[in-house]
Amino acid sequence: MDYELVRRAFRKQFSRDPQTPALFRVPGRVNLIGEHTDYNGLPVLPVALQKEVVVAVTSRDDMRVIMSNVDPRYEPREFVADENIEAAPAGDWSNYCRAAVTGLWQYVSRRAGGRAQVKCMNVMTHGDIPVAAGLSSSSALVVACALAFLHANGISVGNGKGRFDRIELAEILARAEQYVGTRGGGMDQTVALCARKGAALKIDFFPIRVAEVPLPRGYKFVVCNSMVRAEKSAHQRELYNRGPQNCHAAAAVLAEEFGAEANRPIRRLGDLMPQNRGLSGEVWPRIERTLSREAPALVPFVRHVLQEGERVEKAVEALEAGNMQIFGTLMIESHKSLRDDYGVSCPELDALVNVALEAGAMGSRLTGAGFGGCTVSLVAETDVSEFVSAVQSRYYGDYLARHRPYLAASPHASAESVIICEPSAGAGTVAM
Ligand code: NG1
Repeated sequence: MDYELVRRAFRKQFSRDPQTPALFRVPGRVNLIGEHTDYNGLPVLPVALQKEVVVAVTSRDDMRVIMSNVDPRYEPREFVADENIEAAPAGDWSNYCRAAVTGLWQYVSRRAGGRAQVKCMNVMTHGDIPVAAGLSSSSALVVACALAFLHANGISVGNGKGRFDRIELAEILARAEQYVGTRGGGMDQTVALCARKGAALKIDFFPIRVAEVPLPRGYKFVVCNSMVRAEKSAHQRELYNRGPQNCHAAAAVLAEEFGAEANRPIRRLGDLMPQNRGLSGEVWPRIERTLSREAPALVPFVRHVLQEGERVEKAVEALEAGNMQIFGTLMIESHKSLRDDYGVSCPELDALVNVALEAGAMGSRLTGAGFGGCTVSLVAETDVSEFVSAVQSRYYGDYLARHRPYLAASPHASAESVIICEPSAGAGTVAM
């Protein structure tokens, strides 16, 4: 990332230097396992990527937020900040900043001593996370705008008195991002804020809790872009939201029978498995029987969610034991379940997973919401370069060129196709 470019662009646009620290950086993420579990109260296991969004900021006294982007595809935007900010049309990039500002408004105005005291901001952003690829570029932008808004108001993030706790901020921003119309969970905002270099982050929800899980040496996670855009501003937003809706409906069906017995309310599917375990016993057949009677179409969705929650627990144990063979097998099972039960894969992602496994990956699966975007594959470090060339020729050179020539010809097809993941730290400042 060329940080100096962002500082220069800021100076050119706003005729002054950004406030110190000059820049905030927020990473994208790749989820290793645990898909469509976060909004169900079951765990996830992502890592932060070396790809990031950066933002430079100065404060303003006139209630306006003025946004620019180094990339000319994102035209400058401006809006008046308030507690309830009207959204721009779906897909407009300013919505991610509107989400952050509106989500933090109450907190910031309380800290500032009233609405009239709130500072707004000029921001210049830039990013190298592939967009619409399931690598969380949108949440990185939300978090970046949030850090900028807090900074403009003299609030810093971290541990210690007067600072905004990272987990508390993740809770607020997970809700805030729903402003753009998706009913997602809190994985992306939490890992963007709390990740540790060299480690995966196990995240539990309701409330958010995090645990660092070191990654054993000798292996790499390789991210491959199917080139099918997983854009959540249009039709795919409806597809995505169907997941949370179905799970909510299933939890409502199961709440009565299982809630009374467990002596606690079943608000979401994760409440059926308080330790994220237990499907192996008699519980699943009973859940299946109840659902088959009341709402049979929901059986596969629930099966995916509950089994995926268990897979995350097993994956953490496998990492701790250094047993990457088991980790790989869990990834393969996760992909099958997302494909067959949750129904969020697509032919290109399935082809890419098959190519990866043929090319020597120990495990491979779609990552993120699905409907396109990327896969993540576990590869022994010594095999990485051979793996990458095999995928380049078999997927990008052969499969895409033959079956989806218009995707193979995309200008991003080579630059953004393969990322060898360097597990990175969560959001921070850039010393310049
Ligand atoms: P991506 O892949 O970035 O669209 C979405 C949700 C996550 C999680 C995953 C599926 C948002 C911002 N992100 O991520 O919370 O539910 O899908 O595991 O809604």
